[in-house]
Amino acid sequence: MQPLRQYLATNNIEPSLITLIDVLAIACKDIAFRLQQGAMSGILGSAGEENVQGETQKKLDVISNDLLKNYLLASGVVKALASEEEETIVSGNEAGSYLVCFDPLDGSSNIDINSMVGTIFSIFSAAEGSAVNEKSFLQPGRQQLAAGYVLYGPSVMLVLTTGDGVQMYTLDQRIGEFVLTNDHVVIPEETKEFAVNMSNQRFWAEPKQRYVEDLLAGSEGPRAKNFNMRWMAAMVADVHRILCRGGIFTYPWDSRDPDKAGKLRLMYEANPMGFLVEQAGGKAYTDKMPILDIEPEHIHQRVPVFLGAANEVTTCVEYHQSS
Ligand code: AFP
Repeated sequence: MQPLRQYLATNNIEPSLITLIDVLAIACKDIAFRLQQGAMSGILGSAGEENVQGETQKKLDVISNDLLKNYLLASGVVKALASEEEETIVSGNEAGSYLVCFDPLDGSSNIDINSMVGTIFSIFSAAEGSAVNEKSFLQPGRQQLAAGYVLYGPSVMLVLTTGDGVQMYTLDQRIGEFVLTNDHVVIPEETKEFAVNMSNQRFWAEPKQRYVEDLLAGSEGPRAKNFNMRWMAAMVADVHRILCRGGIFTYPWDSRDPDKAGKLRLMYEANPMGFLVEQAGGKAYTDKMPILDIEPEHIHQRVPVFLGAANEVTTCVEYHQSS
């Protein structure tokens, strides 16, 4: 099985982008090691600080963020980075060709229960010559050069797109390399599963309530078939399931905090996952438009997210557009 760098090189990926993706893979192998140490290493639990999102940081949120920052800034190819855990952008090498957005540890609430978590990343081109600032990052998701995630599960998997389909790699612990295990990921068309946090149902807008009610009505309802539900509390795990066996993932706007467009962040959750899903033949929308077409307004912007099998996302969005 082809190691990551070899597969990218044989597919004519720009050498400096291969360097960047390889650095991300190395940082995530380091994160995987810390996670697997778990309770033995005294790094579980809360860091006792709040991040820019107003969320209490876990110790591993901080450790993962620091590891990724250090590896990326040392690579020489990163002009600047933006992280869920950093209030502002962090400048790197002025001559660097890339901007990187990342969620260092997505699904943090799962850390202390030994459940699935992941690292999500999104790579943009850095304009040559010009000074870098937050505005440099505010590019529509359709301009991403590459995006992916590492899922820290029973096996550690890297899922990546560079704009030519989606590939999956599995970490071979014997040789310490991610090796290609699926070179052409396609989301199955038929949806049997939906992913949503049902505890928020009473706070959803009416179209979302109606959409889920119809799913729950099963074969006796307007959808005339039964559905299963999954909710992993980690977007990376839900998206990975959808890439492997289909379905739809939704995190809609809700009235708990009406001024917030949604819980998920555009730059380092919705955009990279939207790029992967579209490249695997699926769709990624807000209640109004393709996520990758959004003109970002700030690096921690939140959006509602409906992504997965193309025909199911179309159906879900039609409930909103017809209301
Ligand atoms: P954390 O990283 O704070 O655990 O949030 C994870 C996440 O951003 C996304 O990965 C999940 O799909 C979603 O939030 C879970 O949200 P709920 O906890 O509201 O179900």
